[in-house]
Amino acid sequence: MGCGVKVQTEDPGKIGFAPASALEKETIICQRCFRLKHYNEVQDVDLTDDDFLKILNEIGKSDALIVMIVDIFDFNGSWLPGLHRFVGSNKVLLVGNKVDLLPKSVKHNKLIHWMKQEARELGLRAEEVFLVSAAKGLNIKETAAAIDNIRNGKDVYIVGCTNVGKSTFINRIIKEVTGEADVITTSHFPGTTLDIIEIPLDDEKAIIDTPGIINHHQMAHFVDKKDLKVITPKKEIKPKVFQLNEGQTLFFGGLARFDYVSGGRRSFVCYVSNDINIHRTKTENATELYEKHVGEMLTPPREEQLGSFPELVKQEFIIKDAKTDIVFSGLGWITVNEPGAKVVAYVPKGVQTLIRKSLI
Ligand SMILES: Nc1nc2c(ncn2[C@@H]2O[C@H](COP(=O)(O)OP(=O)(O)OP(=O)(O)O)[C@@H](O)[C@H]2O)c(=O)[nH]1
Ligand SMILES: [Mg+2]
Repeated sequence: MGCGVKVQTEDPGKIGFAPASALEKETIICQRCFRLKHYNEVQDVDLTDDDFLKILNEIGKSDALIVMIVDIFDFNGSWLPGLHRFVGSNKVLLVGNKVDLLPKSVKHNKLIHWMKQEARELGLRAEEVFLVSAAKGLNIKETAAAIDNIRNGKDVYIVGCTNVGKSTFINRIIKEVTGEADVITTSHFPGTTLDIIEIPLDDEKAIIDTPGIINHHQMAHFVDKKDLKVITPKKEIKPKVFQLNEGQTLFFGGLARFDYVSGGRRSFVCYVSNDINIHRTKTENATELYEKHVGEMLTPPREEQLGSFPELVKQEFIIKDAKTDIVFSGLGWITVNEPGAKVVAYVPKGVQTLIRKSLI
C-alpha cells in the first residue's frame, strides 16, 4: 500500500525501491515510505504535474462516485480548479477536512452552508457537503455511511490537491472498519501519495486514493521543507486580534504583509498558525524593515533561501461588506468585521490573495 507504487528491488534511483531484505518483513513498504514514516524525511521524486493529471483523467471515464476533499484551513488554495474535467457525469461529494483547526466556537452547520455557497460559485454542484477531521476521527462514521449510500454499488474515488488529507481520511475509514491503522503512508509534505491505491470494499468495488494535484500557488511550495511545520497549524488556531490605526502594518514572518491604509482605528482578527510570528510596525518603515530583517527576524523564509525567494507583490482591497476575510492562500486570513476599510495585502509573487465572505 504505502504510496501506491509497486515495490521493486532493482533500481534504488526509481520510485518503489526497497532493499531485498525488506521483503522478509510482514508489511512491505518502499524506502521512501519507510523514511517518511520513521524519520519524517521525504525523498524527491521526478513525477510531473502531467503524470498526476493523467491518473485523474482516467476517473472521468469511469462510472464512480467522486469525493473531493478540501482543506478547510485553505479552502480556496486547496480547491481543485479543473475538477469538472475529471468528473465526467459522475456525482460529487465535497468534504471539508481539518475542521479541528478552526476555533471550537465555529458552528458546523453555518460552515457547511458557507461551503455550499462557495462551491456553487466555483462551479461545483456537490450532492452533499461534509465537515470532518480525518486526523481526529470527527464525523468520519457519518460521512463514510453517506458515501456508502450515495455510491450505489459503484467505486469511490477520493480526489483533491496535495496535503488535504485524502490518505488520512481513507486510513480513518479503514481503521473504523478493520481496526488496522496507517495502512496508507501520510505525511505533512505535499506529494506523498504517488499512484492510485485501491482499498477493496465488500462488493468487489473499491475506495480509491489518488495522488494530490499540485496547486503551485499555495504557500507550502514557497517555504523550505523544514518550515512547513511553522506555517501549517497542527491544532486549533487561536485568533489574534490587532487594534490598528491607519498607517500600520503587520508582517507574518517574512511571508506576508498587511497594510492598513484607511478606515479609522479598528480591529483585525488574524487566523494563522500559532507558530507564525506577527510583527507590527509603521507602514512608512515597513519596506526598509523587510529588506533589513527578512530571513532573520521576519522568518520564514530562511536566510539561505533568500537568493531564490520571490519578492512580495501587493494587491489593494477595499472592504465593502461587513465580515470579510482577506485570504493569504495557505497561510491563513484576516477578518474585517466592518465595511469601509482600505487595505493592501502582500504575498510572495506566485501566491494568491483574495477576499471572500467571512468563513467564521
Ligand atoms: N489538523 C489536521 N491535520 C490533518 C487532518 N487530516 C490530515 N492532516 C494532516 O495533513 C497532512 C497531509 O495528510 P495526507 O493524508 O498525507 O494528505 P494527502 O491528501 O493524502 O496528500 P498527498 O498524498 O500528498 O496528495 C498530514 O500532515 C496529516 O497529518 C485533519 O483532520 N486535521
Ligand atoms: Mg495521500
